[in-house]
Amino acid sequence: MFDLHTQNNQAPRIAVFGVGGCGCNSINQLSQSVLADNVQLIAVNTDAQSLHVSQCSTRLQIGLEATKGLGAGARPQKGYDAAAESEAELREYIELADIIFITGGMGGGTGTGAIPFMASVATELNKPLVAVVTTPFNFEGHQRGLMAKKGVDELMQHANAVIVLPNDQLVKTLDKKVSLVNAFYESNRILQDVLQGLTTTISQSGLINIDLNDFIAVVSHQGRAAMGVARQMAGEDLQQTINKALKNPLLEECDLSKAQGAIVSVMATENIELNQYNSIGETLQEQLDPAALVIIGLTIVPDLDCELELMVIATGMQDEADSLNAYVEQALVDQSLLNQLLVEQQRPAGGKSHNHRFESSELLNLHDFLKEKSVREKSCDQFTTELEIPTYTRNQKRVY
Ligand SMILES: Nc1nc2c(ncn2[C@@H]2O[C@H](COP(=O)(O)OP(=O)(O)OP(=O)(O)O)[C@@H](O)[C@H]2O)c(=O)[nH]1
Ligand SMILES: [Mg+2]
Repeated sequence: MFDLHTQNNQAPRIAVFGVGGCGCNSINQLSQSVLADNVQLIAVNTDAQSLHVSQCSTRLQIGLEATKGLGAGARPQKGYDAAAESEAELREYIELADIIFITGGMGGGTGTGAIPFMASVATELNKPLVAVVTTPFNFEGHQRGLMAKKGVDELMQHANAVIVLPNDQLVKTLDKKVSLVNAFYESNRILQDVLQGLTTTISQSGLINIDLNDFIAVVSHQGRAAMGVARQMAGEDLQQTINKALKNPLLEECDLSKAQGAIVSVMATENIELNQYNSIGETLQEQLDPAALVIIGLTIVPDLDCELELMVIATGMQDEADSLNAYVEQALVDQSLLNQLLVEQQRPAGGKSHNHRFESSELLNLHDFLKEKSVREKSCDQFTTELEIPTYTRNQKRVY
């Protein structure tokens, strides 16, 4: 069954780190939303230029020596070295927080290398941690995909709750005509929605509060996690709403029946009935592992314009295949690196092999792509364009 926890007076401090280009995009987007005072956003990057234009008030450049402020060039080892070089500063921020979220893209250098490092520091300091990472589009190339998988595996060694947002799901799910920046906006919004729901119920404003220990209990389950927000409109049933929240097509497909824990933040008007509240727990409990711990917080919002709003984080979905996959993936990475070495050896001195460019994971670096795109669009009417596009894109325009 689920536990009810009553209000306590201390709002836990929540630190949200956005790491690398993708992470900083998310943080920029989050900076535009209304978040509680107990949430601190921290933009972390090796790329000084990208940090310079960030909207986030707390910015941390990592690995000045390792990367000279130029980014990690799609080399995860560089991202790792950069985080290790700046460990003291990272540690300071992590130590100050009670709950840590780390977000970023896997497949590049900074996020792939630095996120697992930061997760290891948070775990060592015994901080509850949720990591939310994207994996690259298929079109970004095989090598980038392999690097991302390796990064996720590495992350799983250090973080219990890992949420994966495969960018390919954006292609499958969103309108074919959607622009790349708007697709990214949708993906980054998942974290934004969850943080808003979580911070409302985890701060003092909840009628039935989720406290820090509840959060720790749920996120300490090892495995994949899922999260989402959904609104229940008049006439819709609860099951539909829970499905909307947890079976978000932008999330990696997870087997909810294996979930070991869930934290639910409910927003409702004062008309919510005890029975309704109870059935949220029961309906959710039926979908998860029968032994799952389900914790529900409730916040009364008098002027809510729907029946209910739910934020759910489900954790602990461990797949027996996970360890086998990790082994196979490692073998693939090794094979790919070996192939690359062979290509290097066969290449005529001083020349590039025929297909080398297409094997390079740097070729389709989306961050660079967006930067280049912004140069091309520089001549556009900035005023009107700025009103229509997400903040991080506006920031990238200001780079030049
Ligand atoms: N969903 C989403 N994915 C993004 C976004 N920006 C980049 N990505 C993805 O994240 C991956 C990593 O890209 P970046 O975050 O730019 O890389 P980085 O961590 O800065 O690494 P380096 O630039 O090599 O130091 C890319 O391959 C994309 O698939 C974003 O705003 N949203
Ligand atoms: Mg970058």
